[in-house]
Amino acid sequence: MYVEDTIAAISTPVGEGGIGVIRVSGPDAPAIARRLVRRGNVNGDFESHRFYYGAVTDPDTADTVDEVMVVLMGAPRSYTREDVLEIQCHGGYLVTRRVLDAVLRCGARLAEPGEFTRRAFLNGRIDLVQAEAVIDVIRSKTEAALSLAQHQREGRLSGRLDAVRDGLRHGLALVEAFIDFPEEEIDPASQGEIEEKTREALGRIDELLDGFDEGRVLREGVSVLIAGKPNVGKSSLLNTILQEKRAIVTSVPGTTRDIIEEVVNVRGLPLRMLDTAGIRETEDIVEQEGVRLTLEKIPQADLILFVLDGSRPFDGDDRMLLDALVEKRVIVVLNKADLPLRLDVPGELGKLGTVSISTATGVGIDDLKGAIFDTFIHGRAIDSREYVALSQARHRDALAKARERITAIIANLASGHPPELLAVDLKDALTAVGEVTGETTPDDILDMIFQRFCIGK
Ligand SMILES: Nc1nc2c(ncn2[C@@H]2O[C@H](COP(=O)(O)OP(=O)(O)OP(=O)(O)O)[C@@H](O)[C@H]2O)c(=O)[nH]1
Ligand SMILES: [Mg+2]
Repeated sequence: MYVEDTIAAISTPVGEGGIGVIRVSGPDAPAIARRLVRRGNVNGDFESHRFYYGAVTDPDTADTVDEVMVVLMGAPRSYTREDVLEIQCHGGYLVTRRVLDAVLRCGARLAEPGEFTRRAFLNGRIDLVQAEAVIDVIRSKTEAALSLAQHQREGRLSGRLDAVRDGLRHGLALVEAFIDFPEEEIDPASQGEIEEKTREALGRIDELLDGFDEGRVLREGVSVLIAGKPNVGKSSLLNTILQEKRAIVTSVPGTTRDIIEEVVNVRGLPLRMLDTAGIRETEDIVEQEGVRLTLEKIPQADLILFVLDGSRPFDGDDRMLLDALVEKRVIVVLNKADLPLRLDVPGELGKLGTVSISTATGVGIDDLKGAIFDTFIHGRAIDSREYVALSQARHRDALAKARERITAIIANLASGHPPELLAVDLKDALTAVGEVTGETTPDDILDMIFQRFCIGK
């Protein structure tokens, strides 16, 4: 058990609210409760996991600071597995600060960002994957992102990783049995078993790596850039998807000059939509600047909606943009379907997915949303009990490293490498997986991870 000093922080957001919560964790929490919180006229002991009504009093002057409800959660049945005190006071900026100040004057120290969760991790209540998922739960903006984060927080991803490690440890135990007998080679039965275990681990890792793109997209969202020549209806499309008049729409070509960015939830997928200036040759220097900005943003976008006006023939301006889109993920959006079709989609565009829409009548908008969603999510059942996905680059990189070692082990096993060398690779693979779950994660990486948390979590 990792024992430390006592930390405290305001756990509720800064500002006004019904209640504010001050959280205290560490060995001094019971003493702080006794000293600060008066029930009726007395200061007494608090039974664990019971809710009490009382008042926080100033430790120096004994004046009442606020009327509170408090609960003491004795170790190890608490968030951090230490003694935890939670004080609910009125949710004002100043009053929460004064309660915290009283706690600090009783000997607690101000917690660092994420320090409560870090203690939960260091005390073994949760692993690092689960700790990271806590912040994802807090930050989730869509149902799908939240459900992925909750799966990880509950330990589903950790369970898969534990299975990988169990397999590798089993293999390592078999290999190590032969290290003590240098004159013996690994017998065929053991060799078969080692290979089976490592292949199993490899299969599990591959399955997780395959799900990474989807997991990342659900967690971080994607950027979708709306591009096209002037007047094709780009801003109208943004407004239609947002269901609000966000961007100016006029019949004058060159209306949008700047990039307009809005976040929208499409079937649970967080999309950052960018409306841009229409691409064309122009003398107007403001518009030129807009065109330059659009072209600059194209490489960074995850998906381009290439909007064409179906009521006008394909021309040089459309062509200019098409040339700028090579190697991008593109959906061709044929707008103004309410007007007679006068556009022949050129052959090279036919290869890309095309959706006909009208922002005027709403025709095709659902199809377009479906096409955007399908570009990133390939029919996995996010809501199913079994759904597990990697969603962080850090996890992906560590598993890729483990994968490399395991592939080497399988190859070396076949060519009869000595057990010492196999053991080294197996240990390296175990270390790499351990970096994900936290057993072997270096301290500076841990610092970086918990720095992203809020204070009080
Ligand atoms: N008939 C019809 N007109 C549309 C449709 N969508 C947009 N428009 C009209 O097309 C004109 C241009 O629309 P915008 O949304 O401003 O076009 P834009 O691509 O953003 O244009 P720029 O900002 O100039 O690049 C406006 O008069 C819209 O009302 C549609 O589906 N059908
Ligand atoms: Mg516009």
